[in-house]
Amino acid sequence: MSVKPKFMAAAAALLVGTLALTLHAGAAPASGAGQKGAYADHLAVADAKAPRTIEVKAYRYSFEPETITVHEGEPVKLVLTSKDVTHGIADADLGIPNTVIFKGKTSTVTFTPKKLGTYKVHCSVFCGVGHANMMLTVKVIK
Ligand SMILES: [Cu+2]
Repeated sequence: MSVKPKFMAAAAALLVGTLALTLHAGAAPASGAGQKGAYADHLAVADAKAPRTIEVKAYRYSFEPETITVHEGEPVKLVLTSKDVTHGIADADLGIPNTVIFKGKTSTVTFTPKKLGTYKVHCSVFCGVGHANMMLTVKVIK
């Protein structure tokens, strides 16, 4: 008399637990797969649109690297820093707006080259006697 009710209670608890687990397990794959799918799609879109990042250092009277190679139609993000004074870059043909590079700060500019070719991007901020010869060569390839 004392054993049976306890057994029944345990059995009932087990049954409820199993049901809950089954329901949970039944629901999990559907929503899990949906989320995973959406996440994967999101990643794919992000990867397709994420600009390629290139770090460029400016200093009297060069850019480092002196030449960068980018792909036609591929967005590029330039991360620009100056080692000494204020410099800048700008190039209408490449679609680079005038971007000032302050010493001790990081400037970024994103552009998408539209046309193949080799572009000479001059420093856009007067920085001293060698300013006129300070340029970044941008090669746009397929
Ligand atoms: Cu300069």
